[in-house]
Amino acid sequence: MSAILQPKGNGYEAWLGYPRPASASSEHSPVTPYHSIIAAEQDEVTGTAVAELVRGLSSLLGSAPLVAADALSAANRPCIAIGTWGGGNPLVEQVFGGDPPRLASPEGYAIRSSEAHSCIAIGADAPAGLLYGAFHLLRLLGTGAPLEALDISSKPANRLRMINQWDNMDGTIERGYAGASIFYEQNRIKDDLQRVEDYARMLASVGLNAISINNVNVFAVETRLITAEMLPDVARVADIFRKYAIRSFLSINFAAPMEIGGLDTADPLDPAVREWWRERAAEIYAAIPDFGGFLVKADSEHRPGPFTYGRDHADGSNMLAEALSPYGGLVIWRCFVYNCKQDWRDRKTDRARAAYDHFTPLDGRFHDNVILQIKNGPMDFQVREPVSPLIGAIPATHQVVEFQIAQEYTGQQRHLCYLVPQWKQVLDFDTLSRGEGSTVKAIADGSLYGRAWGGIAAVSNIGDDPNWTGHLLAQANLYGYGRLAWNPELSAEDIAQEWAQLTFGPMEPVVETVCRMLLDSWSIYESYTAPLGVGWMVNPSHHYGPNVDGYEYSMWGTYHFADCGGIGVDRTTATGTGYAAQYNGSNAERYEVLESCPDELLLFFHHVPYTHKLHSGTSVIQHIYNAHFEGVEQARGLLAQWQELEGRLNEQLYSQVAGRLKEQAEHACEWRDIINTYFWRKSGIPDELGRVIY
Ligand code: GCV
Repeated sequence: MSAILQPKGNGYEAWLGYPRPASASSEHSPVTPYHSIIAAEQDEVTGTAVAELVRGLSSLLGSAPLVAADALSAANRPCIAIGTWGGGNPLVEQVFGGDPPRLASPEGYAIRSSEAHSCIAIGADAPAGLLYGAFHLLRLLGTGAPLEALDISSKPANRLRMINQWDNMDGTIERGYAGASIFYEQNRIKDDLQRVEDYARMLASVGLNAISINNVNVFAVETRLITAEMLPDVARVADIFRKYAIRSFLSINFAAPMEIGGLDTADPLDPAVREWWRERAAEIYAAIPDFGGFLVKADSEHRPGPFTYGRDHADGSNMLAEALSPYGGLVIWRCFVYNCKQDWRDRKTDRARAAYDHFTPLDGRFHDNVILQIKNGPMDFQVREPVSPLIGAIPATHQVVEFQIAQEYTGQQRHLCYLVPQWKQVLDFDTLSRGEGSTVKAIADGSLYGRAWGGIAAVSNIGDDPNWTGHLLAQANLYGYGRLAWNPELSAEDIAQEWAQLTFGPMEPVVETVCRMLLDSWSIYESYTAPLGVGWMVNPSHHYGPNVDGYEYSMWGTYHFADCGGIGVDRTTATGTGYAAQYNGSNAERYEVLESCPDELLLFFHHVPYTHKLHSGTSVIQHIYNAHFEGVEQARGLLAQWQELEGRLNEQLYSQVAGRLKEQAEHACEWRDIINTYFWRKSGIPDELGRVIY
């Protein structure tokens, strides 16, 4: 493999920089012989696809390719031809021989190379497919894949592939760990939206097709995003995303009719409230004809919702759905509904039960343009949780799974934690909701229950930091999320490799080292923070750093229930909160029974003595102790591995990551010492020298 020119700069180009092989001067041994692009169609999204090919090839070749509308001249060959079936590009028709593959999706595409025509053709039913096909071809070029005999066709597994911004209009980002918002400043949408456009490229390049552009916690200023005053600016943002085949959504405040509409109620069954929302929808669609719809957080963490009026969440979401339905808009309604500060004396109330308890009785009552968005676990994006039992439990309702790319509880992008393996585990989980094979991915994509809508949504991890994500390697999570949303069958290893090759160039030992670091990182983070399924041991409000009883919604340890007799939350049906029974068949049994509960979730489901022996043969307390020591060593190992790459990467990129890894290793020690001391003391068990630590 030829040496690759190092990616320049600071990581801003992310995986779209396409570093050029050093030996490839454009005249001598070019990385690709494809010096021209033939495109006949003029629409906006096809234009974006062509522009992306031009950008990518320019970087790989060192000079811009020629763009032409037809391929009459032999000088145009070898070329890349791009066009929809019947869209007037004869080369596309010729390469596919008048018999284009049936893609069964307006977002699907086919790529075929033809020696006879000296051409690679990208064909699709619609322009969005051409855009995704162009990015696919660029991925092949950027990873150094062979281009001969290409015969690819691809379509997304999930219809909705969404990103949720938690950006506030004052420029802050809730759970943002990479600087300020790229969308807002001083309670306005920015004038300069260049970064939004660059972000749109990144999202489209991994196949995402929807974005909600403001935080789900919608406060006073953001409530006005749906008014005539702010819609022209929202339309400017939507114009940018449209070029990249991405539909824009807004998070709304359920109490908006009162807050900005002058009504004295937001009751979803009140005719004046319903009329108010209808008027808002008309106004929004006049400004943004392809507006995606609303994302709603209601009755949770002190946000308003239908409960105030004695209504349920079907009443609330259906009211909005009716307003949006004439325009093809969607209501994406979050199932993260809880308001409880749990009391340690009450060992029956259980936040983990909330989503299932609230939503299963409503199955079948939601309108066709309502989609429920369900967090991947029953709690809240901890490093380890079981899969939410609500997934699969509402077969007559559209549902999407929600992940959090932002690393709120997984190191806040100061620690390395590649989350793709965690998401894979969730998507592959068999819910048994309709017998064996009822995987989360088959529920999310709608196929298991024949639902028209389905997909995945995730909370973004970007801000205005020069490299987007703070920690350069956290870019792999954004990249991986999009790739997985398109195709959940991809492996975490392949995604890591692809990302590392595109980001650093396909060169060793960089790619191998980075992949190893990424793939080990989730389990390392888990070991020095929260092993065996105990989460939440974080400082209040910002949620960074160890504090065993710190989490603001827990009272005196209600999220681990550690006392001198034992540790863990009893969620069994026999003696606990009954949460385990929300699972189906053998899943419920596996979690209910101590002996069969997997070690990594033991303390999520059971309260056990510290001396309880795990399947590994080690006692719980010894495991906690060992894991924390090992985790720290492994965190130091991450730094050591990176240090071996010194001199092989540009200095800016190298030291950016080295700085984060050094901090991670230091903070891992703090985690180890605080957690180990706390539990060792609680347990009252003497250490190896017979001392009890007080
Ligand atoms: C946007 C957690 C986070 C909150 C977030 C909430 C949610 O509680 O800490 O910042 O609010 O989840 O998903 O709505």
